[in-house]
Formats: sequence, C-alpha cells, structure tokens
Amino acid sequence: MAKKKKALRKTDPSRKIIDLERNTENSDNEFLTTNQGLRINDNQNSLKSGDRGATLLEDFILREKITHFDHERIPERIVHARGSAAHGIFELYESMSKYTKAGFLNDTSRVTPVFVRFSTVAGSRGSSDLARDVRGFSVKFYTEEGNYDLVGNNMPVFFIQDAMKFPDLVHAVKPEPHNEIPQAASAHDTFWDFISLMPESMHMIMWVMSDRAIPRSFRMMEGFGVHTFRFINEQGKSHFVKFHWKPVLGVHSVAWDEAQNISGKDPDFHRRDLWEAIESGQFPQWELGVQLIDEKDEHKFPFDLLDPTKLIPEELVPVRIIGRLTLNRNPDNFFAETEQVAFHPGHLVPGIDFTNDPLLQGRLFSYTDTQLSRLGSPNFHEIPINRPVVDIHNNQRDGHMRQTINKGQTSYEPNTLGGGCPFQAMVKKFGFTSFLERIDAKKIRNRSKSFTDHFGQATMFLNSQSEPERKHLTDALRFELAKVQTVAIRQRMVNLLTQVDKKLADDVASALGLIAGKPEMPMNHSFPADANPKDYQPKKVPPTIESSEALSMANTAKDSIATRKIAILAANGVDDESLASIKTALETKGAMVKVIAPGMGSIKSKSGKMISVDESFLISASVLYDAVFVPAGEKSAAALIEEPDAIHFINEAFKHCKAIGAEGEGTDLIEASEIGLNPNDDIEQGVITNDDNRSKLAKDFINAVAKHRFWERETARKVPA
Ligand code: HDE
Repeated sequence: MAKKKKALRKTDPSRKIIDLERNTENSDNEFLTTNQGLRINDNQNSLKSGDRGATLLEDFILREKITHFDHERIPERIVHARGSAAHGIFELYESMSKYTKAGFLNDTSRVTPVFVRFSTVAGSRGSSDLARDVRGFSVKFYTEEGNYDLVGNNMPVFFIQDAMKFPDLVHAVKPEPHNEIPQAASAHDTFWDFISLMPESMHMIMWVMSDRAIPRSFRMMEGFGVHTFRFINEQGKSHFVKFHWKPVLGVHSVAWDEAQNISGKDPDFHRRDLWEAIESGQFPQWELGVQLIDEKDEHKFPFDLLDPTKLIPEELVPVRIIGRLTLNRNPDNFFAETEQVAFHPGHLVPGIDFTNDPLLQGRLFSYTDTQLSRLGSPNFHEIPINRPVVDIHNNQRDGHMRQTINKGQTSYEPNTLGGGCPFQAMVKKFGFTSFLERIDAKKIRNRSKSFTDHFGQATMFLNSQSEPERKHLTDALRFELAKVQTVAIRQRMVNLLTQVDKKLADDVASALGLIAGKPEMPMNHSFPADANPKDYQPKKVPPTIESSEALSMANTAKDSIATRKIAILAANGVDDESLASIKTALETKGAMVKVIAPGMGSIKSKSGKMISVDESFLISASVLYDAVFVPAGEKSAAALIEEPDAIHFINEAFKHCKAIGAEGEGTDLIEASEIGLNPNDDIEQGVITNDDNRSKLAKDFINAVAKHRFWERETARKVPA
C-alpha cells in the first residue's frame, strides 16, 4: 500500500527562517494595495458625495481598512499574557542515546532551531515586567521528528498538586472580580485567602516570596520543566527526568523597592533588555541540564516524584549538563510570532514521554483547548511560527482559516484510492509510542498518601537562602500580607508559616502586629473509604538534606560584567580621559555603558571635546542600571552636585546595593550625597573611589560590578532615597 518512505531531513536553523520568510511581507519600494492587491492612490481621504458630503457606503477601501482594524486584537492568554520571545538554536554537547531516542538529544551534529518565550503569569498583556510573579520559560524545539515544547517556569515547583485546583488558583491571584484591582500583583485578599487554605502551596510560596520572583533579566533566570518526565531509549527502557536551564550569566534579581520603581520608569524593562542584548550581538545563553533517575529508584525519595510541589535536590541527583541554548535573533513581528506562538506540553517527540503527575496530566488537555479560543481555529498549527520544519501529512481537513490546499481525492485511512497514503509508521522506531506503563488500579478521585508532606521542602528552601535572601523573603511576606485587608487571612497565613519555620512566622507576624499561633490545618477529605484519615492529613516530612546550595542565587554569581548596564554621570567640564578610560575598560569586558547628563545632545569636556549624551536625568534613573560611575572633572562634578536628580541617582544606587565608582573630583558628588564618604567604605561595600591608580580603579570597579549587589549594605547602612 505504501508508496515510499521519506528519509528524515537534517534540521538546520535556516530552514525555519526560510519557512517564516514564505509568509514575510517586505514593503520596500512597493505600492500600497488593498488586501486584494489593488493599488491605492489616496490613503488620506474617504470617498464622499462632494467635498463636504457624506461618506459613501460604497467606499470598499475605507471599509476594508476599518474592518481589519476592528478585529486586530485576539484574546490574550488567560495566564502568561505578558511576554517576550526570541529565535535561537539548541546544540547538544553529548549524545543521550543511552537514555532517550529523541533525535535532537542523540546527534551532536544537529543544530535545532528554537523559539523561546518568557512571560509573567498573572498580569494582563499591558502590565509591568517587574511584577512579583513566577516567570514562564517556554521553549519550542523545531526538530526533525516534529515540534517538541518544553513549557516550563523559572521556579522548579508549583503551587498546587492537581490540575483540578488550577482555575481556583488563577481566579484567586488575578485582579479581584468586583473592581478588577490589583493588576499583576498577588498582594491582595483573594490570593492569600486561597493560599492560607492551601498548605500544599507553602514550598512554592517560599519561591515566589524570594527574589527569584523579581529577576534582573530574563537572561539571568533559571528554567525548569517542573514535572518529572520520562526519557525512553531505543530499547523502550524508561528513565525519569527533570529538566533544568542554567543561565550562563548566573541567576540575579533586583530589589523589591527597585522593582516597584522600574514598573513606573520602564514597564518594558525585561522585554527591552532581551531585545537590546540580542540586537547588540550579546546573545543570551543557557545550558540544558537533566537529572536522571532510574525506574527502580522511583520510590527511594521521601517525596513522590509525581508531586509537582517537590524538587530533587542536586545533592541527591546531580544535574548533568548536556547542551546549550543560544538566542540569536529577535522576532520580526511581535504579533505574528510572539503573540501567536502556541506552546503545549503535549507537543512531544519519540524518546520523551509524560509521567502521571496529576498537574501535568491536566495541562495536556488545557493547552490545545486554550488555543481554540485564543487563536480561533483548530488550524493554529499552520501559523508560520507554529509550523514544524517537517512536513505535515494527515487526513485533517478544512476549518476556520485553513491555509493548506490538500490535493487528491482521499482524506481517510485506510484507503486504496490514494495509494494508502499517508500511512502509519509501521515500524515502531519511526513513530511515537507511549511508554508501556503498567496500570491496574481502581478508578478513584483522591490525592495520593505520598503527596501529604507540604512543609519539608519549604523549610529546606528557606534554610538554603543567604542572610540577605532570607531577609528579602521575610520582607516580601510582610509586604504582601500588609496589603491584605482581612486580618483573619493575615492571621491564618502567619499560623501556617509556623509549619515552615517558627522564626519566619514570628518575624512576619510582628510586622503585622500579630502573634503567630497554631495553624488550623484544613482537613483533607480525599482518601479512600477504607483508609485511615490520619495518613492523609498535611504533614511535615524532614527533607533528606537540611539545605541545598543550588537553591540560593548567591552561589551563582559569575566573574563577569558582560551585558551589565553602567551609567556614567557627567556634565560640561568632565575630564574626557577619565570618562574615556572607564568607558573603554567596561566595554572591553562586555558591559553596556551610557553617558547621562543634565540635558540631551552633547557636553563639552575639560579639553573642549564634544561628548554625546545618551540620556538626560529626565528620562533616566538608577533603577535602570546595574552600577554608576562618576568620572573626574571639577566643573562637571560641581554641576552634578547642583542637580538633585544626580544626587538621587547616587543615593538610590547605594540603597539598592549597587557598585558605585568615582574618580578625582567625581568623588565630590558621592561626598555630597547621603552616602558621604566614609573612610570605611572599601571594595567590600562596593563604593570604589581609590583613584591613585586609574587602571586599578577600573579593575576594582569591574570586580564590584561582577558581584551584582552588596546586599549586606541594607542592614549595615541605610540612606534615604
Ligand atoms: Fe500553564 N497554561 N497551566 N503552566 N503555562 C498556559 O496556555 C495550565 C502550568 C506555562 O509562552 C496556557 O497557551 C493549566 C505549570 C507557561 O505561550 C493555558 C495548568 C507550568 C505558559 C495553561 C498549568 C506552566 C503557560 C495559557 C495546571 C510550569 C506560557 C495560554 C494544570 C511547568 C506559554 C496558553 C507561552 C500557559 C494552562 C500549570 C507553564 C491556559 C491548566 C505547572 C510557561 O493553557
């Protein structure tokens, strides 16, 4: 019956580009036309009966234009509405054929094109990038065996254990339904009402209250597949697998006060950061890591591998780095690509399979369903960004906005009229086969007994934080619960926190004027009729290890300032040698430097040179930078001292624990700020003013920037800003 087997094609990133180009429009040197290709000779006026007459219904050009405009919005994603994306490639370091037959994880010569979208979860499409929230990290691999989507987050666990609770969780965190307030924020009553009744969320709450929820950049976030998946090899043998993305630049965050300021100064901070890094050729990179667990070890942990509120500490199962993701091209059109891309954890390739994680199982239904209302048609796979790089052959036909012109008489299988095509991949090797998991069980609507530990790993996460990280986490809980209006909800939350850590609960409670008491644990009613109810109540199982190094961002700092944004504050009379030397030193190390002055245009240096200004104080702010430097120049420093925005810039950079550097008279600005110049301020605190040796000054400043932040300043020294 079969006509012939087609050889698999090699993936090549340029193939995806060619595919997208088939649908690309370029208007250079082209006439304006209607959607039917008719040339338009007046795009300024509608057709009227006389100069001052009524507009004619006949004006098909006006009607076509306005009709299109009226329908230019599609429903935004119900969650993860706000995002940003980029094209790139995935390269494999070592073949994983021992564990998986997935081609893109077997063949190290393959370069697999990818499209990656980052997002916040709760906010709507127009909300701020810097909301306290989980970040989505979705990767679409265009492989030779079809599309594989790894739809993950920047945190390795989730709030809930079962898909049944997802709509409740999302309804609780979204703006409250009566007044649609607050936008993109969890700090309100309905969220904490729900959480205070949901002890299984405690581990995830530790993550979202940590600074992981306010990343410095998408490029400085980890990514996680969250659920346990399966790798399946040629022999049909399965290994459990957890996926990790490790950013080459380390994992970094901003301060909460800073995040709130950025939301006003530049709500597109993360989108702009990703866009600019790629445009400037500083391609963001992550390494792909896997934790592999033998089938026989499924039950060797004190938690269930199927429970998405648990992670596997790297001390127990090390992360094996197997490949690299590079984002190297910005989309051409936000709507066509970033908005219309449709991810789905069920887009699989042979060699990767699901587990029975009840959260994952629910997701497998949700993602196709949501595309139907969002993209409006079961043909969403035909949108260029969603098309695989391999051909699609099946008997699905027609539907809203169908693009493919299927040829031939047959659209059913089996058939003889079409030569039996398209035909099944008879040899198992060529097609997808589900893992032969043995299932022999009663049909029940229950939570497994192995899912009842809700606090052990929450405590482990807390124990793993550095001191400043723990302080930020405590402050975040204080902030969020202070915003809650209902005192009973605050009280229930601090009571629940005692199960994670008594001191944490007391610290939060005291800031709220409360005393942390004994929690009334919500009863779990979902257990089999013949079971002992006690076995199913929430409890705390001590984790295998007290703390885990990989859970603290403080351990991920890299000795690099690549892509860091540095502000140089200057005014007329700046010492051009001082400015040029620090700029060159920073740029040589890959930093992005901007000159900020009282006004736009240019400033005249001490030696009379004109130096162009990148930003004036009017549009700039320290929160948009990683560090600040003030070069020498008597007149320049004097002018800056007279500029309240320059003083505020320094104070705020200090408050947010950033590296601050100055040379010569530039130090006068620091002395004039709230910091003053304390003889004890040395490199430890990141205020670098040792100017006897210019190259040493640059070196010390660079080292300070590479440290990311001097968080210990927050408790040692406070300045108003
Ligand atoms: Fe999603 N999720 N989710 N989710 N999710 C969506 O799909 C859903 C969950 C994640 O950049 C939606 O196309 C359910 C976990 C990301 O386009 C929707 C459940 C994780 C993105 C949906 C979960 C995620 C989504 C909305 C619980 C981390 C953005 C628009 C059973 C592993 C994808 C869309 C993008 C998007 C449903 C839980 C990650 C409605 C029902 C856990 C990164 O289908």
